[in-house]
Amino acid sequence: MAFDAEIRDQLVETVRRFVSEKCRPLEGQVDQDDEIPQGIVDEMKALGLFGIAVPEAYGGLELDMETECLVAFELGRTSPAFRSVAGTNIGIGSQALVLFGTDAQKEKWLPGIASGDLIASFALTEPEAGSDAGGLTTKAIKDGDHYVLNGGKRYITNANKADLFTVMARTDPDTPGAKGVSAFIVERNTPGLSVGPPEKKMGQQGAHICDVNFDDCRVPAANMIAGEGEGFKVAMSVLDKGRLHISAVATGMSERLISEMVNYSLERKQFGKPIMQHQLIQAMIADSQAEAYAARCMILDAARRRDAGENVTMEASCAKMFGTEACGRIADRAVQVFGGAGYVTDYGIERFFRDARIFRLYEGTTQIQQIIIARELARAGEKGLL
Ligand code: COS
Repeated sequence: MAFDAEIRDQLVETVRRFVSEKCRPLEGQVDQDDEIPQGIVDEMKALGLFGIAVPEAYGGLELDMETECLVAFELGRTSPAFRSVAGTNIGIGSQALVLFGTDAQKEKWLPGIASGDLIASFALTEPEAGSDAGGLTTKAIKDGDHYVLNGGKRYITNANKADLFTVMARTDPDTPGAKGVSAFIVERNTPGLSVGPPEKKMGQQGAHICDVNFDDCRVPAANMIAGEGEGFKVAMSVLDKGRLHISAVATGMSERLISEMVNYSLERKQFGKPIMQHQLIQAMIADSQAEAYAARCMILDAARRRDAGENVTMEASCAKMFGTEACGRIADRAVQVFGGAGYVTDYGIERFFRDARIFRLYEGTTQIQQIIIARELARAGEKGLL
């Protein structure tokens, strides 16, 4: 069902105002303090941002994917750490429950996720299983009406604040690869679960990633999502959606950087005129605009197809690859257009340059997106569909 256009426009406008009036003035402070002020978190809760992808029946806004992407473009127009506060609740932390949870599981956790009172994280990556997600080794061995988890997860976003985790673990240690994996909701206070200290990172200060360890951690069998052996597919379905969302956030950053480049170029003079009048500067800005526009169109097309019920695995990977790679190029050009000022902290451009780098890595590297795109094309070709 398409989201009401008037409500959608109002929501997008509200988020745009929130970002420009409340978040942008705090970007430098957040980078220094490595913390999002509680007042901002509270406002994000009040705006309903934690629950944009949760069904109305559980207290969320139940946005369709197109509207979610429009909101994500706006959230991308500031330091991505602001979005990250609610990012896992909107995306990878909640969507296993939304897409595959039982009514009882949804009733138990989704209202808290939607309000932001519960923070949800997604625990797939391990030290030896990143791109090769099907190679994960965390075990979940059945013991009566519980599963006992042992193993470790790495670089888990919002783990230090999380109240619950969607954990992918191997329930069948004799079956290697994707088939032996199951998904569980594991609550933070479960004995045997521990969270490491936040990692020091290149960028996105204010957003945190930590190790999560399981040491004989007993999880009720009722917390399993979908069936035994279904965990890899759960994770991949969650990522299909997450990748569209991330590409929209990256494209929001691209658009912000283009506005920064244009405004600076209109003011900054060299060779007796604003640098906007120099054609080599124009070329960098024009290339950036064409790429950001292409990314926006691609993302919205994929989102609309998903809303129409199409499988968008390939389109989501195209959007993730193109949108995040374009953002990397645009952040690099922004430093170039700003010149020395682009390298100096006060102007904020170097911060975006650092923040942008992770977009090409998390929720599947560019190389993984290439593999998925090629795999989907090969499958379609084999079926005679091309
Ligand atoms: N939706 C639903 N099911 C999917 C799926 C999707 N998008 N992608 C794959 N599957 C299913 C397949 O259909 C297959 O099921 P069957 O055996 O019943 O046919 C199963 O999952 C295994 O698929 P496949 O053989 O393609 O898995 P691979 O081990 O070859 O892995 C890649 C595929 C590399 C694409 C996958 O491991 C991946 O996406 N890796 C990156 C993970 C990632 O993004 N990590 C970032 C950290 S998470 S923030």
